[in-house]
Amino acid sequence: MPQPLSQSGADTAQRVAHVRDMARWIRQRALRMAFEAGQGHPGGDLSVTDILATLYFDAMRYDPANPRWAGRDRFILSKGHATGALYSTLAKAGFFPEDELTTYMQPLSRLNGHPNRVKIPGVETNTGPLGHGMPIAVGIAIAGQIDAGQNGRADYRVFVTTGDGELQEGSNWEAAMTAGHRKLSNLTLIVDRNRLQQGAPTEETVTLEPLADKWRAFGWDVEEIDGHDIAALLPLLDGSLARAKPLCIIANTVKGKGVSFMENKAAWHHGIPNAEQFAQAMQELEA
Ligand SMILES: Cc1ncc(C[n+]2csc(CCOP(=O)(O)OP(=O)(O)O)c2C)c(N)n1
Ligand SMILES: [Mg+2]
Repeated sequence: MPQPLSQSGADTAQRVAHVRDMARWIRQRALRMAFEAGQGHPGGDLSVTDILATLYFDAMRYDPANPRWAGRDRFILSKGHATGALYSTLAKAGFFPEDELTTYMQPLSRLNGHPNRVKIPGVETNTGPLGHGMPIAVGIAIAGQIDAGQNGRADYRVFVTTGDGELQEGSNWEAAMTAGHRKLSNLTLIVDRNRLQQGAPTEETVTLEPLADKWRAFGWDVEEIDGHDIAALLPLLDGSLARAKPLCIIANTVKGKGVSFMENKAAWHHGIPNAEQFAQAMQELEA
């Protein structure tokens, strides 16, 4: 079982540098996938990349050679439309060949627009219809808690990332209530708080604020950070198990992060760059 970087003795600077390298690669790869497929969700891919890179290349324990290893940490990308970022991450982590990314959304490819657990190693559950990843993550965390209580074996952690617009789905709040009630300290939710949903700002659609207070009221610990600040994310993930409650990290992000003309623009939720825009974007993402 490969050792996560977080437990390797590497210092913070080394850890941050490695995650940043991975994030740069993921952003470029995801954008190329959307460009070549002529479809995808570049805005949400770019906002969630630093979260994915930190989870997979520093925090989480998993074995790509044995994707269903019982002791693995689990991750669910509840905002299942961000498959450019998710597939790039899983390929880089070794779950399937990087070459396969060129088949993204092509006929007969298993790399569909939304992830399928039966087809793709490393995908814990199907997502895409918003509002379902959190309830499933809560179920898995309950199973982990029961296992740990019965045989002291299941020390795995469960991570889930939702979009912020996605939090308008009521199913999240039923799950939140259950997680708070059961004190699921093995569960960490990272909200990709980019303040935009499909076509408009979240606060103009259905107000989410005061978001941190809502999670606290449901029995969760809450931390709010810059979601692109890897050095801020690392200690929160390092210390998550020491808490007595589930943890919600509100990661303030920028939709389209890293590409000047995409940042904070709702149109890039599923906008696809033309050749000229793609070349400029790739250049900017090199920085
Ligand atoms: C139940 C459901 N309703 C609508 C959609 C269509 N849809 C796909 S992405 C999206 C916006 C999601 O916004 P957010 O959760 O903020 O994601 P992000 O900004 O990170 O892309 C919508 C409405 C869907 N996938 N599922
Ligand atoms: Mg959003």
